[in-house]
Amino acid sequence: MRLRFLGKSAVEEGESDPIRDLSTLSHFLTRRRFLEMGTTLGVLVLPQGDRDVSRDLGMPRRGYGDPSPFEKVSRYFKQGEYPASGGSATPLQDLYGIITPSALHFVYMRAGVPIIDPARHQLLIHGLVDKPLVLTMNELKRLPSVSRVHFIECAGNSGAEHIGQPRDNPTRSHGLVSCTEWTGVLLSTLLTEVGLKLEARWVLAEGADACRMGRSLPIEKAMDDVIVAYGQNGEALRPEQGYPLRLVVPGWEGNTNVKWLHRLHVLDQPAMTREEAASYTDLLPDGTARRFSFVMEAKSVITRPAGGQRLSGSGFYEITGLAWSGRGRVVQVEVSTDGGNSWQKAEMQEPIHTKAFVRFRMPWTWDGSETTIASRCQDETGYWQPMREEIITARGMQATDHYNGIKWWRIHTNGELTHA
Ligand SMILES: Nc1nc2c(c(=O)[nH]1)N[C@H]1C(S)=C(S)[C@@H](COP(=O)(O)O)O[C@H]1N2
Ligand SMILES: [Mo]
Repeated sequence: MRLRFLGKSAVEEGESDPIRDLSTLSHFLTRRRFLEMGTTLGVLVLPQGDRDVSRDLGMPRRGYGDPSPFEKVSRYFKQGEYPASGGSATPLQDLYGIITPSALHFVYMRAGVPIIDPARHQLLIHGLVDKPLVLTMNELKRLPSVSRVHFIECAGNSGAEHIGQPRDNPTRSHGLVSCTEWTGVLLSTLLTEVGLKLEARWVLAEGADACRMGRSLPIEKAMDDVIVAYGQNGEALRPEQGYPLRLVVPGWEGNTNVKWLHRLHVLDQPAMTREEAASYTDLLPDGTARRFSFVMEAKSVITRPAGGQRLSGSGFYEITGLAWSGRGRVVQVEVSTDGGNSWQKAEMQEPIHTKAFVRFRMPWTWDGSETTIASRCQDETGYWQPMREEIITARGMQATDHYNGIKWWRIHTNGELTHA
């Protein structure tokens, strides 16, 4: 028998699926609408493998769990210009819901991952403040905390699309973004504690990695929703994410989310570090550059079915993907399955957090013909994710950061998906 609705591997390999008992079977039988796309049911046989497993005592207990050995999900690594620089992209197409598992969070770094002993780590807050402070990790954890779900996205994410080098799967085209429940102390709590002087306008945040990467944030943002975070999805930050302490700057380009945070310097102007003077500026057609373009604007991408995957024939498929906006909540996602001739509202998973991933889903029946599919989203400011052409008209072709154009996937008649 063959229940093609049951799972990805079954869909891809056309194998039988384990039907463990009749209650599972009747559950699927009540869902006639979907089953109609499958083949008819044959004789019910318990797979050999299942019988073996039920007699086994199972594996030993573990203090800290790993995925099933059958799961081979992994980040995609890209070497940077210098030995310890580079990034790892999140395999968006292999994930469910809105939370990125910590072990699969994308990584970007200039000077490798420092291994820091939290017992010796301190945060210095100084500059235009009434009372400079040095805080240990234990002292930080005594302060009032928050847990909030936010995405972090590298400014360069999907930039290759901008310059006409589209990537063939969601990891490579859009994988420099992840979404996490972060826990920590609001930066406003710390700045209130040290007391800001009247001239305080900017806060330089500096990391303890070898390059001492630093970024300046305007005081308005610093006093708004920025988190000095030590928690990631219910446990301590991963070393790659800045253990033991990082800045989470909701909705703003990834680079401002300074990792391995050890210093906050309150200033009356931006520090003009390398990252804000040379990098992360967008050169415009008229020769001037956009600077301090912090906000990551509304973007979305279909993650299934998407480039690199294969449909096993016409019939029912759920289209699903992710949408996010650095300006606030996503309020609407639309999907086109006919090259943009028509758009339909996708369902959005609740609850919808601000400056966080939204999982969208839409039922769809493929008729087997070649087509292109895409998603587009709107955020609470009314802003719609633009087409690539609109971005090029506005900003030219030189700058590849902050690209948020609509992403198309092409479905070929043999079921294969590529970029469009
Ligand atoms: N100290 C420090 N902070 C840093 C970086 C770095 O190299 N050093 N990389 C930045 C960049 S470019 C990005 S996109 C984000 C990525 O955060 P993640 O690695 O947790 O995904 O961290 C930012 N914070
Ligand atoms: Mo980045």
